[in-house]
Amino acid sequence: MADIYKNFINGVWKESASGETFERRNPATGELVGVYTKSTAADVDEAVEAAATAFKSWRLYPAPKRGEILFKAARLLEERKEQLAHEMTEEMGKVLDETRGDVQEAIDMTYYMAGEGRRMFGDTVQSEMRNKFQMSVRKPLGVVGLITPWNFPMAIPSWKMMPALIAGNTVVIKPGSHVPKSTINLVSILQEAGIPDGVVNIVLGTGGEVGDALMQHPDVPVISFTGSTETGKTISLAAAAQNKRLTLEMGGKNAVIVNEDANLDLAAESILWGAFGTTGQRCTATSRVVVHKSVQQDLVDRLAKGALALKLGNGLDAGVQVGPQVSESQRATTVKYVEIGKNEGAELVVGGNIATGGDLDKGWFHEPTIFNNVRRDMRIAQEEIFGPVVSLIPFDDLDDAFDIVNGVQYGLSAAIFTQDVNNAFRAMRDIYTGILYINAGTTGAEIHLPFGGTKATGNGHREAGTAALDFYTEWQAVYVDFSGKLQRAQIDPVN
Ligand code: UN1
Repeated sequence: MADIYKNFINGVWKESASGETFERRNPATGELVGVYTKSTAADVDEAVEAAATAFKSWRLYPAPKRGEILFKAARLLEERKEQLAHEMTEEMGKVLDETRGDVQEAIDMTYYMAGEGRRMFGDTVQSEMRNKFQMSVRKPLGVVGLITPWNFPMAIPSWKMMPALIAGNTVVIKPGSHVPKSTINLVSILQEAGIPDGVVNIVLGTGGEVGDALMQHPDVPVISFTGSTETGKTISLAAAAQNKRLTLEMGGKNAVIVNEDANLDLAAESILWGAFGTTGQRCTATSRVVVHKSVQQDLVDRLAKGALALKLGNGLDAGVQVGPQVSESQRATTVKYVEIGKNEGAELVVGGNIATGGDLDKGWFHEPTIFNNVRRDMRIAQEEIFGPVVSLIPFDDLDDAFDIVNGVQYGLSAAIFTQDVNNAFRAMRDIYTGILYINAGTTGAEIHLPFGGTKATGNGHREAGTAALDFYTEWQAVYVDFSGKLQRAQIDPVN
């Protein structure tokens, strides 16, 4: 029997009293990756209590000193990057190059927020009165509940945890149940770096039980969630009932425009990476290609050739470019959408089947799939698939292309390939997504700019960059009157 991975509560690794466990198998091979304690609402209560107690001292722990703990954690992440990436590929399935990138994103975020410990700037401004000083300062909020997905097992927990911690909040995190190990590794490193007991707590288990208990908990005033639109809506309603502060990062239906003046080699290479990298399981994945009719056939040919040449397999094996999907049900969703696309009359160019043969039979593989001549209103052009499927939608007027890009419920990422600077600026003006790329694909956001989307992708907040601090802190405006007498703002004349 493998060791059981445990919860981390108040500085102690401990099993849930439930005595139950859940397991995770490698989605490429079916081999056992880990057995994890399965928690209940009682474990969430204990973790929240520990975090609430720890908040009393952590909020007073000087921010530059919090930063020193984060700097140390970042160094440990760097030292162990290879091992962490390896374990992540085993549990999540994406190829080693990509899991290295995922760990790198956590390293970057941890260094960045560590540095914020010596900044976290507010404003000092002049008063309308004599003998009065004023400024704004950031204050932490308390216990924050983090519910994280499986597709970026270390990057996304770090996006949420590091800004929360540097600002003086304490954390209870429930990682995606397919990928607990990466969060366990991240928190173990924080522990080794000297984070005080109770400041970070992990509760392992299902969204239905642990996630629900966390979002309902009256002593958790802040929730940050990345995951499905459906779950995000439920959380939103629960949070509203208790007046919680909430950030949501949900679906995307990201589009690349390939204009007639595009560098087609570059566009094709970027689309293949954006659509089939991470097996299409990024919020930012390229899922629509809005292509000028004059270059449509040329682009389709290049994409088909490129997709057929991609090597599928175990992400730990050299040369493999596309791993499995994370689970059987995630692959079943892809299969379902391929069927929908065919029934809607979209033209299947390559792929369209689960990938079989040899070792592929052991995992949840699906062929990279391209649909051509897709209409903008088809379901495959409107709904998030989260698998290796991309749809080409033709256009002949650039304004219409912008309408197609904007014509979905989501607004996370978009891109345009054009050699004309005027078209690039038109795209910047007319495309309403949270992230926009000029001559690069839809993935690859860096951690020091705001990350998030418009419309149904989120609820207006952004992660990463200093925008993350806006979510994890409350502004306090402080007025210091040193006149020794009543000075009535807006009423008394300058004295
Ligand atoms: C996600 O898929 O939720 O921009 C995150 C990117 C990565 C992060 C993706 N840096 O593609």
